[in-house]
Amino acid sequence: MRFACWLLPSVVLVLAPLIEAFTWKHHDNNELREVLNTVHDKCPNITRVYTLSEKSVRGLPLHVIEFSSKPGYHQPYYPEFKYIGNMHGNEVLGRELLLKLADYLCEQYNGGDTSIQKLVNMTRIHIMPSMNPDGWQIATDAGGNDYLVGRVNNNSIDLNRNFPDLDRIMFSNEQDNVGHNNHLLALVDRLNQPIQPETKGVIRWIMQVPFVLSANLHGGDLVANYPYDESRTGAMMEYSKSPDDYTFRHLAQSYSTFHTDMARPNRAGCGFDGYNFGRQGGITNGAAWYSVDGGMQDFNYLSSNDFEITLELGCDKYPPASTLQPEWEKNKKALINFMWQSHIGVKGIVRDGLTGRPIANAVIHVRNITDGKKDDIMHDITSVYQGDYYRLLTPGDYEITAYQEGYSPEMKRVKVINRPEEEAVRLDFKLFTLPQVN
Ligand SMILES: *[C@@H]1O[C@H](CO)[C@@H](O)[C@H](O)[C@H]1NC(C)=O
Ligand SMILES: *[C@@H]1O[C@H](CO)[C@@H](O)[C@H](O)[C@H]1NC(C)=O
Ligand SMILES: *[C@@H]1O[C@H](CO)[C@@H](O)[C@H](O)[C@H]1NC(C)=O
Ligand SMILES: CC(=O)N[C@H]1CO[C@H](CO)[C@@H](O)[C@@H]1O
Ligand SMILES: [Zn+2]
Repeated sequence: MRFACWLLPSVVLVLAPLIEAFTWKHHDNNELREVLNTVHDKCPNITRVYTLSEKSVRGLPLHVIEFSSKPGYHQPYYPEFKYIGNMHGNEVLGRELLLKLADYLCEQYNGGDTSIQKLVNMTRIHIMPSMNPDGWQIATDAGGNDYLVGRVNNNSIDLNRNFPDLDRIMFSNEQDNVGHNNHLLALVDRLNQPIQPETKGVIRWIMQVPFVLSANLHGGDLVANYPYDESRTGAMMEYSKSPDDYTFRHLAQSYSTFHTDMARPNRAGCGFDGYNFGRQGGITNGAAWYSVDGGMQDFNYLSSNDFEITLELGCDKYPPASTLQPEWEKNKKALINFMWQSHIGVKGIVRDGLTGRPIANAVIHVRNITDGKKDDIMHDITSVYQGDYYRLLTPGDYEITAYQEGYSPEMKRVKVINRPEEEAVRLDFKLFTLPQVN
């Protein structure tokens, strides 16, 4: 066997520079982490791999890959975006699409795709392929064919019912015409269920990163679902309009109409009644479909500056591996176009007019004055710690007012056009302190 000694080094040489190419399959929880690490190795300057503060019930980390011109940092004027997949462990298409998306962004960036480079240069993008790795394992061990097995986490809790119910607080504030219409988490005084570690990790993440747009990827139907998910009256099915209904319908359509099939009126439907959401443009209000309490989508909108929609990516929750690549082809443009929507509307920095210091937690209020109307949009967003804010809006004319306690408010008028693949209109504010009154 002496010749083996000199054969060995050449084998090592061949293997060393090999970075595994992306393969289409159902990646298990170890392979998921490997795909993200491989993407990071290929794109070290524009990515960072990290985990949430909490692990799953079985102790698995919740992995995220970030794309940014400056990974690890929030930069003023750069909106933050997130995709979450596989929250229901048996709904697995989103998980595989997000792994491919991470690989695709990196490959296209390196390959000189100027549109992807521009997107990554202008946006901080966070991708979490699986929020429920335990459920994925349970579903997969059971053969992946059951409508329910593996949906919940390892404590049998449905994570998309496990968020604090901020809708109830919001609806009661609306009725009494008092109280805040945003950032309501501090007002929670009771929980319906113990908060699960996966949920807690995501809540901390939402509180920590100033996301402005996100989507939560599910399966079982083919439709883009937008807030509110919870009905106002408690009815099982009832259109539950949010103050940003125009914007949310635009956001949902920015996915559905860029998907090959979602908005097609003559495609087949899903589910027991076979209803085809393509007949309504591939979108639905959440509660108009069926009311959900404690969902992640509404939680994002009512606890932070984030606008989230829920994507149902197909009738089959656990599609065979052979269909993953064709599914990617159907979803690719929609996944990219939706991320670009982080740049609609207006953005800017709120500063102290005298010192130039950024003002965090300033309230940004919007009035829609298109065609001479005066409609206050009763959902304010706030500036974050470097004084920067992002207000997603559809095209129109607006009055934007920045408020902060101790300062005179400043109002500015702006026209929003939303050109494809361009930044939001910049609108900075300088607030001056009110004169002292004795
Ligand atoms: C990362 O950035 C460094 C410094 O700018 C550069 O030399 C290197 O080529 C970059 N690497 C990749 C993979 O783009
Ligand atoms: C994106 O940023 C990188 C690094 O600053 C730069 O080399 C590249 O030209 C930019 N691409 C586009 C399309 O803006
Ligand atoms: C403002 O009103 C116009 C005209 O009704 C509408 O097209 C636009 O979507 C509205 N914008 C928002 C953010 O609601
Ligand atoms: C409710 C549930 O899914 N429990 C499972 C949690 O995970 C362990 C294995 O780690 C299983 O034995 C339990 O059945
Ligand atoms: Zn689901």
